[in-house]
Amino acid sequence: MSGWRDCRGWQRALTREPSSECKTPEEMALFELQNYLAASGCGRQVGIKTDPSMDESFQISESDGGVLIRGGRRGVLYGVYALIEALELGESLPKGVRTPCYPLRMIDCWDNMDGTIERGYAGRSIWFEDDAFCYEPDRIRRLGRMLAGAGINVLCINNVNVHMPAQQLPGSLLADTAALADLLRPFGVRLMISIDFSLPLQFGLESADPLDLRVSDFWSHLAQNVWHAIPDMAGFLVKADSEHRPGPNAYGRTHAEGANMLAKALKPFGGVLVWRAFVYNCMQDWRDTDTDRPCAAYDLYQPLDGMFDDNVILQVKYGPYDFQVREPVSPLLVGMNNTRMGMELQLAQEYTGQQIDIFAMPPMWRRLFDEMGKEKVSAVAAVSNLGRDDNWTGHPFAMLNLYAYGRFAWDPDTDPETVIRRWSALTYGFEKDLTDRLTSLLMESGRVYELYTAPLGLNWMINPENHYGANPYGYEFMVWGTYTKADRNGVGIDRTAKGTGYVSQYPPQIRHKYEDPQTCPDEYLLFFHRLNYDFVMKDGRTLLQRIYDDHFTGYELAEQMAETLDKMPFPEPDAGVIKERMEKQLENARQWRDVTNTFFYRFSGAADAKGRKIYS
Ligand code: GCV
Repeated sequence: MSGWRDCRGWQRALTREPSSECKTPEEMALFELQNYLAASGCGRQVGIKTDPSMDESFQISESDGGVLIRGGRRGVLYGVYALIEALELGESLPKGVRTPCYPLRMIDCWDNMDGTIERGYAGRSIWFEDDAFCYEPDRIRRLGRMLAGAGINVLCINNVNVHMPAQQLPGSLLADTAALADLLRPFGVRLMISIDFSLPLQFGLESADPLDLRVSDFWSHLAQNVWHAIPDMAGFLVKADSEHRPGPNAYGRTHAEGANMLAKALKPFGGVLVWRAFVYNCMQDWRDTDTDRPCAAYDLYQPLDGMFDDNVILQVKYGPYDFQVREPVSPLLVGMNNTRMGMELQLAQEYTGQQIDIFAMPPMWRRLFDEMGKEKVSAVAAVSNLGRDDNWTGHPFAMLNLYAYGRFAWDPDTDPETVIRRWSALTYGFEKDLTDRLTSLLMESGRVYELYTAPLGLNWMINPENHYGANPYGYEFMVWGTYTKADRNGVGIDRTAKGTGYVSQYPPQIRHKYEDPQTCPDEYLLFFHRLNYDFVMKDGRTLLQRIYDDHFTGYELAEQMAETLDKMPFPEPDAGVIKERMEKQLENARQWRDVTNTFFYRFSGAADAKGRKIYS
């Protein structure tokens, strides 16, 4: 166990490793319960009763001092973890039948078979190395415990940018994937794999055209092999016609035709085909002002609404760009009424601090679910923030995001503050006032990061190569469609009907809020509007002054965070990691503040109204 700590408090209460003897979630539920009762000495009589019709649901009831957990085959395991969590927090036991809102609660890992992780910030892959599977089974079982404890039930194990020795897929690769699936099955976690749309070409076919019968036969045959080896495989995940990945467009076919062909191959086995909607022109000429990247996905997919098979899930990133600090919810997520939709979140802090800067995501997710409406999607996915680092997530606080994601996936009405408080209390077990302080620091952390990096919807002012660090013009003349168009008069893109028209992709009640700078929330102002620096904001400040103020405030708040954390008695090794990363965060925040303020000062020539130092 040494060097591989579990980060969730109640999991520390499980002193025994998850047993290799348990083959089903029911067996694991019993094991975990006995494990907890023995270690905690809580002395309660707890029974488990399986009712297969309840599937993932559970109900905990108390009578005469005894507790009964009734649930489906997977439900009883969730019930045991819920019981342990409540007891560890000293809370009353959950009431009523608990059922997850979304049947598919996925983690998408961007792990490559060479052991690297695309946009990974917590070390190397937990299961790949040297182009092969390579892991300690115990570690995988601990992962299973952690995922099940958070309520997550699908793990996609490889990068959507597929780098797999395809030839081995029906052979050794499949056997190894099956072995991994065996280890995670007792935790109710099923596997998914990302597949390459052009795979048939790698097996000697001349085409990957989805309407070619030889191609659909190829996929049906492959699906048969896969489900023969792993009967409970969840499905396939596909990134097609996106950032140079192959797809149906090469054959003049639509994305519905491409997705449905694959979905039909999976259908006999109950598999789902998750088709990502991250499609845009990634070779844009910055001189082309007619193309506005955020419009791309809606323009492509909305006309296809109703044309996807019922085992296709169209998986859409939460915003129309790409996991930026502040984006409005994607219009595709609100505008597809006849398609099974999934929302893709990102735990990996690609644009949100790279697990150096603290960024607790629950407030952001609250906003996204509120903007979208939880019933608009039937699945959720999140890009993983896990890696082989001893604490799984690099920064210990990044574990909060994984835990909270699972809670939102069960219940999208989750209150951000409550989930943060619970995680803080479970993980560190501080006295109430310290837990309160940590909770409010985490609640504010995303906003602080936003203030010193990208306030007012000013996205993409970062280094293009690693997506980190201040670089206001970093993306300005690139091919990615990511422009802020700052000049001496103003900044931002006009996305109203007079501009690119993006705002028209929203239904009227949302559109009306955003299309007028007077009603548009400040946080989205420069996402939707191009404004002059002397534009007067709702609070009476000019836009330029607000840009300066936000950057100054962001840095000051980061300093206060550092002071607060310094006084908290975190145990080692967390204490050391938190301190070292906070120092880096402060250094970075200072750089972001000064580079961005200087950038706008040089363009505008206007000094800070409060006389603070802006470098010339
Ligand atoms: C997996 C962005 C990231 C890529 C990622 C891509 C995607 O472009 O920078 O690393 O590729 O999104 O989500 O497909």
